[in-house]
Amino acid sequence: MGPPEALVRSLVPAVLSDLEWHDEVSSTNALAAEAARRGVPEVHAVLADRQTAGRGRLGRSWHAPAGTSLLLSLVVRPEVPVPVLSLLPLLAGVALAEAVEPFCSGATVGLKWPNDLLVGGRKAAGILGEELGGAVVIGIGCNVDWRAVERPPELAGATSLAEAVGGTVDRWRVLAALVGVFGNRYRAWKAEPGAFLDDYQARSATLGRQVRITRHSAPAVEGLACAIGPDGSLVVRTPDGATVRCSAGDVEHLRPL
Ligand code: BT5
Repeated sequence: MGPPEALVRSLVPAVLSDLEWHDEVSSTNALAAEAARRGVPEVHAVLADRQTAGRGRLGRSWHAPAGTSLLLSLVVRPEVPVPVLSLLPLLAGVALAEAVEPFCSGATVGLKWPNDLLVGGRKAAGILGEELGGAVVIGIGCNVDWRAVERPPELAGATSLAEAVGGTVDRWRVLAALVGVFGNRYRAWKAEPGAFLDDYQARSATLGRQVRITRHSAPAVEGLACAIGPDGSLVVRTPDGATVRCSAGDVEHLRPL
């Protein structure tokens, strides 16, 4: 069942230009990309209960049993210089962290670079940003209630909001919070794209840690995660004192401080 009518009416057209609900899709990002090609105005939302081909970054898959998750893609058309577009997934990460925090009963809500949402140190959501000409699709998959989900071994480290709070969490309330916070953050970002990076850094579960970054077009880097660059890259200080800027890759947190 889709979001309640009253919720949709409170979001469209005040915050969203439209909200499409589907019981099943291949991937909400794929449908959002089609919508972007049709020229839909921002902020257009595509929401589904389940995906037959949910995508992570770099062709990986996203797992989300029916009824357990928030699967949402937002189409935006930011008229900002191209270099700052890469900040949008990080901005969405900050919005997601702020939106879910009130549901998390004091569990730590942080962001593993670039934008995995960690609740109590475990992954509860991921974000996939894709650029298409003038539009950007921001796909958000958030595990809302996985208490009854038997998960495959590779997802043993994943959690959900309901597990973090030890009780029920209403995914439509999470949706309302997320869309509201994202709308405000996005408006502020268009006026001043770099201003939110302080808030991103304050949320970071990666800064200050020893990390290993596996990159796809360059050798792996190991060192201290010491800063976030103005383009959202992760700056790592290696043991020989060099600093390396990583603009993409997978981070492994090696050990606590
Ligand atoms: C991400 O990729 O974390 C981005 C995921 C974005 C998913 C949303 S759902 C709505 C929209 N439509 C789509 O088709 N996609 C977006 P990445 O950092 O590559 O992480 C993927 C890895 O996380 C997988 O290889 C698994 O190991 C793990 N994983 C898969 N499903 C998970 C889940 N539900 N919770 C936690 N980890 C998961």
